[in-house]
Amino acid sequence: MKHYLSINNLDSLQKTIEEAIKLKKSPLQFKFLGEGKTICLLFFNNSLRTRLSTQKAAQNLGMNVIVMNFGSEGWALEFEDGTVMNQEKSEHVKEAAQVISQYCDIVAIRAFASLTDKEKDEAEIVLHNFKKYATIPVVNMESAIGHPLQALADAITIEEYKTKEKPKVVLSWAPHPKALPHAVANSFIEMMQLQDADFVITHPKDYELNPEITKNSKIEYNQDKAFENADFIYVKNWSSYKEYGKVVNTDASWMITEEKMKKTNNAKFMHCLPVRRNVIVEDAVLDSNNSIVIEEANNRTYSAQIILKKILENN
Ligand code: AN0
Ligand code: CP
Repeated sequence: MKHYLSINNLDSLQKTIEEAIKLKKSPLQFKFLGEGKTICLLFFNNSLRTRLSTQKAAQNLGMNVIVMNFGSEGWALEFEDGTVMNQEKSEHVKEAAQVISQYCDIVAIRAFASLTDKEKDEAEIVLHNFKKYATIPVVNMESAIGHPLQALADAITIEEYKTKEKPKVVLSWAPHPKALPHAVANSFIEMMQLQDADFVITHPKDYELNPEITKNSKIEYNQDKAFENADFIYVKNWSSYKEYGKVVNTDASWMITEEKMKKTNNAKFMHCLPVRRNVIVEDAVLDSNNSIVIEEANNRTYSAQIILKKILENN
């Protein structure tokens, strides 16, 4: 694998999940692979899990890690071509990406959606310009439209906890006071579309995601009905796609409660974290034995590690 920008860059999701689970049992066995190699982690947005787990994954492979918070420490970058740079932007991505490529062997980037300009977000200007001008492999640590390291960790987690061949997996929207990106939901859907599962998406009307991503995945507007017999409840808030980036509804009745979880087949509760307690999900659910969010976050290390391993082996 050259770059990891989307879950669809994997040759085989199933094989990758199996390889990651094997790696998890013996995470230091490929420490020689990254010897003398450096990864740069560039953050244009905040992070806890992605930053620490990707760093840990790289270290498990023997790599050196450089982290840079571009949002607060880097020069403000220009991404458009041909602009007269006489405003606040100090450096063009064209130079920045080439320079970074001389210091590192892999570059990983987090750059969220603006949620104000749909066209620019969908063009993935940060990720794609780095890919265009960098001469080294690029890894997506959550871009405007996807979070494929998260989706792979979610797939590993479902594989570990499923008790039947074809589990029922529900992606449920839940309320949140601030506008959040679509990336986590998008990549989760793309990942589920590659799985043998009974997959259902549930959200209030007007929270439809990009139909080019949901394709023919089942959408059930009645959350109670969607939860019936579910084996996994995967929860995420996202802002409106139609009224791009707007919070059109914060209906508290969509919060995940113990009562709702009772309708499921003793389902496991999943969330990528960070999560707002008693807004997205009740304490009782998050603190229950069926909540697997901590192990899900643990799997971020092995999701990143299997991806970095594949890239190191290919280059
Ligand atoms: C981000 C999001 O919803 O995309 C990151 C999640 C991994 N969440 C927040 O900004 C709270
Ligand atoms: N799930 C996830 O990506 O978490 P962070 O935003 O803390 O990295």
